[in-house]
Amino acid sequence: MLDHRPEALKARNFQTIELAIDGPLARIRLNRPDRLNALSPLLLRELHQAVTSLGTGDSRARCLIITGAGRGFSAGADLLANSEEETVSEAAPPDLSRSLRSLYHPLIMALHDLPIPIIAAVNGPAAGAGMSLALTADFILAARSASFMQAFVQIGLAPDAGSSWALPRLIGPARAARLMMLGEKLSAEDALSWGLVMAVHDDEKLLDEAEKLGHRLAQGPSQSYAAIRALLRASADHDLPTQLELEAETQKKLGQTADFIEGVRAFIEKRPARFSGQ
Ligand code: T3D
Repeated sequence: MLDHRPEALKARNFQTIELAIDGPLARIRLNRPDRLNALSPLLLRELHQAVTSLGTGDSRARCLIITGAGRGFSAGADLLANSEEETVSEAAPPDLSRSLRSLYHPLIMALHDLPIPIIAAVNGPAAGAGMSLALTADFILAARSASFMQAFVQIGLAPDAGSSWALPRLIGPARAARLMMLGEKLSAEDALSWGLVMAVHDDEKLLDEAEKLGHRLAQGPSQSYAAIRALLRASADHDLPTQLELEAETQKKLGQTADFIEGVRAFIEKRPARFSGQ
């Protein structure tokens, strides 16, 4: 059986990603820079394994930063891979749903369900499913060199890996349709003005800024963050009474945490709260 403990993964040599855990802050770097970190089957498997390990009870990670090695975040599905799952040929058209179901969906759901905040530090292009990956983050920080591209249409496909779910929710259906149908590159500055990214930084400052935000989140009330992620995701499908009930159940649980007691005590004592994540 595979050992999913973060310490074990830290020691393990992944081939296509790097996982580093520094106290409560976990960092994942996609590491296929010669292919703009295109998502090969191996990379998707390794990423899924790393992300899953962070969601287990014995993980101490309280925030995850995802970035790409080299000059890109990720160019999406590896179009050059000799995938063991599929090869593209007229004689035997591939069934792309197989790799989506077996490789992409488990990864996207693991990120979606992760109980800790995710920061995507997008350096250079985030295209196709590489953009879908960035859209799973709570905070997207962009380098000036970043671009966002729903590249699927360029190769005769439609958005996948969650883009068609996340993008209209984040920027509205009209802008989502424009990106998806025209396959245009959205610059970092335009992504900022559309509200898709939280901030744009000079390339050389991107990781420092991501770390700064990461440390802040890693020292915050972790159970509040997990609850906020769950509330935001549920709100998309709930009517108001259902969401009010979910809020009440959520507060019931949070009201019994050490961080709530500490937060109120710190307020009364007029000092910054020292949250433990418990
Ligand atoms: O099961 C399934 O697979 C279905 C799932 C589909 C999900 C998807 O993501 S579909 C969309 C796939 N992605 C794309 O169509 C994007 C393809 N790439 C590009 O359009 C461009 O590379 C970019 C706009 C992203 C960046 O352009 P640029 O000019 O900055 O870089 P480049 O020169 O095109 O690429 C640099 C290298 O990366 C180059 O290799 P080389 O020539 O230097 O040896 C290029 O071949 C390689 N590369 C870029 N994208 C991919 C890739 N290699 C494999 N797969 C790629 N997607």
